Parts: sequence; C-alpha cells; structure tokens
Amino acid sequence: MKSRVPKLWLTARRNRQEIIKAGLNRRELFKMGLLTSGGYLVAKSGLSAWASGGCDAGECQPGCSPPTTPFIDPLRIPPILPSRPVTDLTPAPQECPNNAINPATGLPFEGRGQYNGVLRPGTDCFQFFKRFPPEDFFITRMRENKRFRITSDPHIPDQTIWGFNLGGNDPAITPGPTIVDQYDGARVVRRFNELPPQEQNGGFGVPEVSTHFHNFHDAPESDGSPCRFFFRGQYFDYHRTMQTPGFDDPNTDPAERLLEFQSSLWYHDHRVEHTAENVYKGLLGFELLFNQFDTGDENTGFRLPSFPQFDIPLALADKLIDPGTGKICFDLFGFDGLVGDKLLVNGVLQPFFEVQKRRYRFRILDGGPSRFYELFLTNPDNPKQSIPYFAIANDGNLLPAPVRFPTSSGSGARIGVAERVDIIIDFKAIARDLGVKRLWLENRLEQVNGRGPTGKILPAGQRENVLVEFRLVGNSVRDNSVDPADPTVRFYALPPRPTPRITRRFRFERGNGQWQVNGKFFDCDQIRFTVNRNSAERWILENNSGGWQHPIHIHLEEFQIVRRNGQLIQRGDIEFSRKDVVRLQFNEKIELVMRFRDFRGDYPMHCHNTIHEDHAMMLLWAVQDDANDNNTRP
Ligand SMILES: [Cu+2]
Repeated sequence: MKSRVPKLWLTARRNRQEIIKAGLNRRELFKMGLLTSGGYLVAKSGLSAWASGGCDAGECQPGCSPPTTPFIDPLRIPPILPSRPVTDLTPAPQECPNNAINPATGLPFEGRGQYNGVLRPGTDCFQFFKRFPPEDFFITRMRENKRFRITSDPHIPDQTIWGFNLGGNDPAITPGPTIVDQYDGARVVRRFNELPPQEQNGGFGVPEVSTHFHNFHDAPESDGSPCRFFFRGQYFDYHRTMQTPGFDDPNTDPAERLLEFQSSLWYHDHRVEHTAENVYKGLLGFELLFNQFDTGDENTGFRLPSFPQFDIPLALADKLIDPGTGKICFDLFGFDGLVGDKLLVNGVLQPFFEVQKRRYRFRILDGGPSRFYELFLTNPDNPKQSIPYFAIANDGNLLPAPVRFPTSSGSGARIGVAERVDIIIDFKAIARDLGVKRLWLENRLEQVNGRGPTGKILPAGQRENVLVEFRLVGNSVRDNSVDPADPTVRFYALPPRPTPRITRRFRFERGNGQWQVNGKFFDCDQIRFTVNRNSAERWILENNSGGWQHPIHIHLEEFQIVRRNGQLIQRGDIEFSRKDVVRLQFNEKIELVMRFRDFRGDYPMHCHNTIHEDHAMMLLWAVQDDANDNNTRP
C-alpha cells in the first residue's frame, strides 16, 4: 500500500536505524539535541538515505504491514501455571530480600531491594509476611522465544517474542501462562529474568523487568512497581496476602470485604521508561481469581459459565509488521502512541474459535499499547443484525447486575488500554433467534493514531476489524449457567462510597513534547504527595485537550467514578462499578473516590497508553500513617 508520507517522517525514518544501532534511548537523544520538542528526530546529514515515499523495508507504520489472511488459525488459550507447596521452593522465600551476591553474575540473587537499579540494603522486606506466611508458590521464567508463530501463513515468518514460561525448561509464550488463584492462604510468585542481553533485542525491548499484578491489592515491594525493576540473572519474589482490602483497617466492615473480590486481572511488565516496548514484545499474561461466589463452576455461586471450558480469556493486541522482514516492529520515535494495523488475540492473528451452542464467558483485555476498542458482535452473513451480549464485569470487578450491549443508543462496550470487560455471549439464543452460524467479535472504533479514537463507529462486517471469528458447531448442549438476560440477576452490591478526607486535582497534559501530570514529568525519586493510611480521598482527573485521550490507572485499590463531566454515574451504567482504569477522554473531568488501606509505601498513578506512560505521564504518591498532607494539586 503506497501513501504520501509527511517530510518530517521521512527524516525520522532516515535516522532511525543508525540511532537504534547506537543504542541510545529517547531521553538521551533529547539531551543531545537530536529530538525536537515535538518528539521528532532532527535531520542529520551524512546518514544513509532511507526512503523516498510509500512503504519500504523498515517502515513501521500503520498501513505498511504486509497483507495477512484472517481466520486460518484456532484461538490459543494460555496454559495454567501450576502451583506447589512452598516447602518445595529452593531457596525458600524470605521476608527480607535475598541480596547475597550470586558469584555467577556479580549481582544479588534476588532483585528485590533494588530501586531504580541501585541496591538499597535493608529495604523492601515484605509487609505482613509473618501474618500471612506463604503456603504455595508459582514459578515462571521470562525468556526469549525465536520461534513464535502469530499465524500459520507461510508468508509471515517466525517472530521473536519475550514471554513467560511454566517455570521449567519450556519455551516462553505470550500471553504467558494464566495464574489461577483464590482468596485462601498466602502465596509467593517467583519470577526469573532470563531474557537475552540488550544488544540481542531485535530493535526494541529492555531486559530489565518489573512484573505488575495489575490491580491486585499488594504492597509496593510486591506490586511490580516501575522503579523496582530487576536484571538478567536475578529472580524476584512477589508476596501475595490473598486478602481483600481492609484486613488491617479497623474501619472496614468484614461484610464489605466480601464485596471487594476481584476476578479478571492480568500481569504485565512495568519497567520505567520501557513498559511499552516490553509489553508489546510479549511480557503479559492473565491472572484469574475465584471465590465462593465467582466459583468457576456454573452449578454453584453466581453460576457463571464453568472454567476453563466455557470461560475464556481474550487478550487483544494490535501490532505493526515490518514490510521488509515480516517481523513485528516497534517505532521507538512515535511519541503519540503506537496503533497497529494487525489485530492479535492471545498472540494469534485474527483467530477462529469453535463454540458450542450455549453461554460462554469471555474476559476481554485491552493489552495496548495505545488502542481503544468498542466491541460489537456481527453476523458476517447479515451484518445489519443487532446481536446482543452482556457485560458482567468491568476491570477486575463483577458488576452489580449484567449490562446489555449494544445499548439502547447502539453503543458497544468501550475499553481503553488495560481495561477489561467480561462478557457473556449466549450462542444458543443467537443461533435460535437469528440463525447465525458464524459470529465476528469486532472492534468498530476508529483510531488512526496513538492520540486516541476519533469517536467514529465504523460499519459492521469489515474483515480488518475482526478480532475473533466464532464458529457455532453441534447442537445446543447442557448449560447450567445463569442467563444474563434475566432482569432479576444480581452479583455483588457496590460498596458504599467512603467519605473523602481531601480533594486533590490532577491535570493530564502535553508538555515539552512529552506527557505530564500537573506540569511535571515522572521521577522515581519524587513522591508527589502522601495519603493517610486507611483513609479515603476524592481525586479529580482533568484533560483540557480535545486532541488526546488517556486511560488512567491507579495502583493499590479500586476507585468508584462518581461523576464524568459533572454527570453522576448511575446504576445500570457499566461504570457503576469498582474500577482500576478510567478513560479520560477529550476535554473530560472525572471525579472519583478511593480508599487506601493496609499497606504503606509508594504507588504510581499513570496513563496506561504505555507510550505516554514511558514519556512520562506518571507520578508517585505514598501511603503512610497520619501523614496529613493537604496538597490539593500535587
Ligand atoms: Cu495518555
């Protein structure tokens, strides 16, 4: 596909390869005067001529990926990571980091206790380790896999990905193995960094990692925080209390804690300044939690479709492919964000999935780096039909009751990067009522760059927008799962909104060619404000721009959105929910309330468009006892 490319981009392209070879990062380039404040590369004479227009080898741009064929490969479902009794783990996990020097690497065995690459002896001991001693452990190794297939199409070669494995000598995969767990007995997750050296990264990716368990209620030392990355040759133990929030808060009613279970979570790399590259390269996976209500068995509790047969995680990712090599590429100099023109689900390019005529639960994750999705079901044989599905969870949290899509105004469920939506599709009803044999799960939200979606909804039935083709096979089968169309169905009530101690305001904006919160860039060494432990606060998130959208993520606990642009969020709205990411859209103002319980220490808030996050739309705040910090615009 040929297209006219702005002159600025031609210049950028001409310089890109030399700079990648020199191993400079963007911050260094900026300091050297090689990047403009707009984020574009300054032209340098004497570098090799690159492109003269259209799409050439090495051009990593939407519209330049080679043609591919959809629906030739089945959906892959990541395997489940086994757990074992902690007595089998050698060396045993310990409360304070194992910082003895490994003679083979010259580095501490364990990376915990390092901050921004520097060891801080005596820090990052596990909070509540004695109160919740681990009973079981998970083990996994981050590795390169050079033989990863995104499609069986012979024109597309093997890809090199970075992923997680099952803990032994098996190959790494992306998404990594799914961690399945319950609120019962504490846990340790031991992760080894066995990634290749930086110079073997194939153009992007940094072999320094910090694995965030996206919005589980964890202490900073176990949260996979951006500045607590660790190196090749090290391991890192993450302690999970497996408690809902409020276990160390005298003000939390135990009954309320039963409303704060989580279901669909994920883990992903969070290395400061390099999260986008590392997650795009494959460092993510699902983490699913069950409890006495969301049991994984459709005969018990809320009677949601049984796991794993009828309960399927779907990680959405958009990629760019180098037209010269057929390899997935990443544009290190695209500061707006990266929007791919190839859609992958669970690491497979536009897969098909054979389903029985019954209800399924799909846990849909926007894996980024920058794309927003609005989800619709389409009958390819009759795209005019409106086909319903039901959202039952928003982010990690079951809704008070199912929400039907498309809505009365015709909208699908919209998700930004890192948001999740669990949906139930009733293939039996759809086959019976509409005569459907194939069904496309489509993203119809137009987005042409990393700035955010245009808001336009694209027509139904376009192959390039299809995420998965469902093929309905066999006769209708036994199904004991709850019918989400039943208006009497209820899940958890929303916990009462707490009374905030203080209101703080945060403006998310462009500044000096990058991204800021309240006029400042992220800094690992700057805690911007401190929250009283076991208190609640009101935070106002503002975006005064009509040109950018930001999915904002807050670590530690879920918040509730009280108002979006002054409008109260009401029962029946999909945002009438606990949330851990909120879409801050054009010229929006979001009011949320949130509690900060149990753990002490530092946590980030950041844009989850991972390109914006890396440059440097993030800040750190801390939780401490009786801090009484009254900074309202920190
Ligand atoms: Cu952003």
